[in-house]
Amino acid sequence: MSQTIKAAIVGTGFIGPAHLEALRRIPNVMVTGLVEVNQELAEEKARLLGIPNAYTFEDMLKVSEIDVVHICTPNFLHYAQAKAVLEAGKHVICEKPLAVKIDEAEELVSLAKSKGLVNAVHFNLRYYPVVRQMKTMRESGELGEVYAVMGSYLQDWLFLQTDYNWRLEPDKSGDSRAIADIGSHLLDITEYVTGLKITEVMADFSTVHKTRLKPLKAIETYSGKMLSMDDYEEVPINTEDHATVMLRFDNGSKGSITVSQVNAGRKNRLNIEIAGSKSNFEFNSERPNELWIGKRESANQHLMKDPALFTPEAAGLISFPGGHNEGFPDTSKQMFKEVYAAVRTGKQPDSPSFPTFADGLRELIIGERIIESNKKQAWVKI
Ligand code: SOE
Repeated sequence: MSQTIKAAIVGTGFIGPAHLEALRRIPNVMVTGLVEVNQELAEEKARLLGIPNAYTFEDMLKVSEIDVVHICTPNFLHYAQAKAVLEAGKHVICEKPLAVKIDEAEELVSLAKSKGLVNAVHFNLRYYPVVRQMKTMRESGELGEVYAVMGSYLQDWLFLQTDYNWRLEPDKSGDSRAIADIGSHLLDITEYVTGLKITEVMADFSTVHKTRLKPLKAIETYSGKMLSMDDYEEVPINTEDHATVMLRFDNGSKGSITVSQVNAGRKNRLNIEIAGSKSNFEFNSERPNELWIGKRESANQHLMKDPALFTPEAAGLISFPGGHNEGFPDTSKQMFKEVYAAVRTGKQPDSPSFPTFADGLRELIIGERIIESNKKQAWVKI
């Protein structure tokens, strides 16, 4: 492989440009290709984003100099596109969810394994340095035995009945919305930090807006604030705006999460509190440079992100000295640094430090069991 690794990005909604920006901050990685639904749109977006080549998906697969493909399209396309990329012999970084059905994700996991190609799912929120700090402090015994986990992930970008996006349509997004879209990040972080496995779930969903006003022209995620009433049609909604899920873990401890896309003022707030026998950790993604450590027999601590104070593993995800805040865009950069180090070796590592297709499959399984639990209003085993 040449010294500069060449990549293509498929899709230019909210997250494709975020991948592009992160890749531009990594040495010796170059995004040389952009894919959109047709050549004309690909050319327009490539010009706007400053990417040298525009392709249709099929043409991009034939370009031998492209080593890595980032799939940033709506969920229903992930399976077929990830499969085609692997079959073309290219490494792949797929947005979450890995697929919309478990059997599709299983097929992708085994295909990626048989090809030996690097495969990753963009669970980027793991890459807040504080999240890895919590993980490594738990591993070294500073949390103690996990007693309980309490999490929430709250947003307000779907608060109004006029807020609309492809994620509201199950044929594009899948059968779950809030759980699949943001609950998946929270559940991934829960297992990642605690090292525990969720064994059973009990879920209760609510759809606050039973109908929504759909814009008559397409709009992109987070950008639905500039239309007038004549631009809408009323459509039924059958995925959850809000969900609460009780959790049981394999060490016998318990937890709960609440996710919502209709909480006014909560822009994009993941919060996790892990109660342990030695201390209590709390992380809030809207204040991502701080870790609260609760103590019973001494003063509580407030640990600010600082490579000099963090564990070596967490310090490895920090690019600036203490007091120089890093945030959401940095999570993807830090994740891609690890993924591209694997790409440089040409194959998936035996124990990857980054979230893989297997992690994507795991979140799909948990998500399906949560949907089943809500339908049955009963505990369901994972
Ligand atoms: C939209 O709800 C969304 O973009 C998610 O899809 C992302 O994964 C999360 O990072 C922010 O919100």
